Amino acid sequence: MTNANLYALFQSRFPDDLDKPFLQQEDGACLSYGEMDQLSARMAALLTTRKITKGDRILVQVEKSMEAVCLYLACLRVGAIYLPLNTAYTAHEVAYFIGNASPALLVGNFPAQPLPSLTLDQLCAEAATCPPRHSVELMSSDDLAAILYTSGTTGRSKGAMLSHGNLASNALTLHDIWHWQQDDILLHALPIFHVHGLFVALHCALLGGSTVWFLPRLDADALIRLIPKSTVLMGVPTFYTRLLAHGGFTKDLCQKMRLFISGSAPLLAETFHQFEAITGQRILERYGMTEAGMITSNPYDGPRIAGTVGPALPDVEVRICGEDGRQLPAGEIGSLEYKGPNLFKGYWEMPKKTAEDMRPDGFFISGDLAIADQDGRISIVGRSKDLIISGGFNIYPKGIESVLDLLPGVLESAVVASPHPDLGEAVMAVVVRTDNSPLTEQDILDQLSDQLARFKQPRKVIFTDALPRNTMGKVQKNILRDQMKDIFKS
Ligand code: MLC
Ligand code: AMP
Repeated sequence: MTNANLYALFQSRFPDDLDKPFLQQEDGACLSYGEMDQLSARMAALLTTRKITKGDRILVQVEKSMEAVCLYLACLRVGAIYLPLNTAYTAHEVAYFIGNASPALLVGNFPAQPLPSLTLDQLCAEAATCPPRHSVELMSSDDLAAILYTSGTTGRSKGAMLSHGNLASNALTLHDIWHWQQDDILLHALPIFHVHGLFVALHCALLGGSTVWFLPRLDADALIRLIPKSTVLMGVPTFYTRLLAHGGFTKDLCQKMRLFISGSAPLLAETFHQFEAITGQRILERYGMTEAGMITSNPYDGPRIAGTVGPALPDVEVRICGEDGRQLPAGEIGSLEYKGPNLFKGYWEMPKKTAEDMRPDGFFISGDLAIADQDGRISIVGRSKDLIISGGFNIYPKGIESVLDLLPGVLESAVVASPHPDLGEAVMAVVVRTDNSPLTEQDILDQLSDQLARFKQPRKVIFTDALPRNTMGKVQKNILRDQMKDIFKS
C-alpha cells in the first residue's frame, strides 16, 4: 500500500534546499522547511511517548503561531486527528466540543479539564527533549486527518470528518488550477483553525515548496507593507474592503502580486470593481465549505466575473437541484449539491445528520442557493440554511436564540443578519421582554459574554412587543431582516 499520509505528500514536494524559509514573520522569526520537518518530527515523538496513536483526537485551541502549524503537521505524521478550535470560543462552548470529540489530548489553556492537557509552550519544551520521530505513519486515503467543527441549524455544532485523501485531492487541484510555483510568496493573515487559512492557504504553499509571510491576524498596515514582497494573497472579503479603505493602497504596491483570492463569504461586485479600478487586477473568487474544502473557482486564465464563483473544480461535480433533488436547467435558482474526492466522511458520531444532508447518489446538499449559466459558471444567490456569515465566520442564529431565550426577562428572541460595511453581515438580536422586565441591551450583552464567543454576540439588540409571525406561527425573519437592513449603513 502506498502511504496516503498527507505529510508524506508534502515531504515529496519539499524544495531541494531545505534551508528555504517556509514560514517567516515580520519580526525576523523564520522557520525553514528543514526546521519545520525537524520540529514536527520532535512533536510527533512527544505525541508517541504520550501514547497518542492513529485515530486519537488532539483538540487544539491556541493562538496562531509557527509552532501551532508544526503541531498540525505532527498530528498528520503520527496519524492523529487534528481538531482545531476558534480561539474566541468560551470555556462554556469548548466544553461541548470536548464532550463530543472525546480527545486523547488537549493543547491550550484548559485548567479546569480532567483530560490530559498541555499548553503549546509546555508541548514545545517537552518536544525539544525528544529525539525526532522521522517516520510517517502509514495511512489510507480514507483515514481521518482532521475534524473541523461547523455550527449547525439546530444550534449544535457538528464535527466534519476530513480524510487524508479529501485534503490531498483538494490541495493538488488548487495547486494546479491556481498555477502555484516554487517562487510564490503567500501573504497569510487568516486564522489557522478553519479550512481557509489552515488547508487552502497552507496546503497550496506546502505543495509549492513556497514561502509564507505569516501574520498573527489581519492588520491592513502590515498587508500594505508586505504586498510588495508577496505574490499571492488569500482572504475573506473583509480583507479587500479594509485594503480599499486604507489610504495607502495603490497599484504600485501590487507589481509583484500575481493573484488575489477571496472566499468564505460573498464578495460584493462593488468591492471587485473598486479593486480592479485601483490595481488593474481582478480578484479571483472561489466557493467552498468545511465539509469539502473548495468546490468551485473562477478561472486563473479565463474571465473572472464579479458575483460569480466560477465553475466546479475539475474533479468535483456540482448540480443545482429543486427541493425534490431533481437537477434544474441552467438559469434556475436551486439548491447547490456536489460530490467529489474532497467530500468529507460525514459528521463525527452523527450518522443521522450526515444522512439527512446526502442524496442517495452521494451528492451533498450544501444548504446554499445558487444558479448556473449555460457554461456551468455558478453564482451563489442565497442560503436555504438560516446562517449568518460575519467576517467569514459562520454563525447560526439558533445557537444565539437558545442562549438569549434562557436569560431572565427574555420572553423570546429572533436573531438575523444585517448588512455590515466591514464584516459583510453582522448579528442583530430582536428581543421580546417578559412583562415589566427592565432588561437593557447592556444587561443582555453582559450576560452573553461568558457564554458566547465575541464574534457571535449581537452587535445590536432591538426590543419589540411581539415578533412577526406567519399563520403557521413561524417567525418571519425576512420581515425583521428588511426592518434592520440599514442599521449599520455607514
Ligand atoms: C472579530 N470580531 C468579529 C469578527 N472577528 N465580530 C464579528 N465577526 C467577525 N468575523 C470581533 C472581535 O472579537 C472584536 O470584538 C471586534 O470584533 C473587532 O475585532 P478586530 O480585532 O477588529 O477584528 P479582526 O481581528 O480585524 O478580525 C476581523 C476578521 C477576522 C474579519 C479579519 O474575523 C478574520 O480573520 N476572519 C476570517 C475568518 C475565516 O478564516 N473564515 C474562513 C472559514 S472557512 P470587541 O470586543 O473588540 O468588540 C470557510 C470555507 C471557505 O468559510 O469557503 O473558505
Ligand atoms: P463554513 O461552513 O465555515 O465552511 O462556510 C461555508 C459557507 O460559506 C458556504 O456554505 C457558503 O454559504 C459560504 N461561502 C463560502 N465561500 C463563498 C463565496 N465565495 N460566496 C458566497 N458564499 C460563500
